[in-house]
Amino acid sequence: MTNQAVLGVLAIIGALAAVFLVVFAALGTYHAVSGSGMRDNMGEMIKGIRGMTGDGMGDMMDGMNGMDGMMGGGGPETTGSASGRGEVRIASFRFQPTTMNVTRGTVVVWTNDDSATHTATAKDASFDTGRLDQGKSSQVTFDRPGTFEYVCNFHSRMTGRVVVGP
Ligand SMILES: [Cu+2]
Repeated sequence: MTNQAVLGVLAIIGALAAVFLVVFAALGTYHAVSGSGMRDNMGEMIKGIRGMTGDGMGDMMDGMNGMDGMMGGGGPETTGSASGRGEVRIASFRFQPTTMNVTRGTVVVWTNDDSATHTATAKDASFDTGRLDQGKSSQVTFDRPGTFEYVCNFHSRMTGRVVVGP
């Protein structure tokens, strides 16, 4: 190679390097400017994913409730009454009786006959049996008059109520 050729090659390399520098600088500026935009987009995307997940969960819960239906949930509501001591059996994903009328001071015992774990949890948080595995019982004393709606923490369609007389 002649010296001139070498100089020529160096000049081309120099020019390319200059072009790279300009492009890099431009990219750097672009990223700096678009950084917040990117974050917003990410935020939107995450919101979108959350929305999708929410819907997905909703669908899943519907599916679960459908399963409850197959397993006997959503059957006819039943009513019972007791004084002193009353018993609610949990069977086939239902509280039986669904409505329990009791006199003040009555102890209500929930017993889970299902293989699935259930709870009887007051919607107003006034009582909670906690987790009831198969065969387990838990009792609550009702001293206060009123209607106490409750639900199973694991199966939102499982609902019942205790009505305490005056
Ligand atoms: Cu349950």
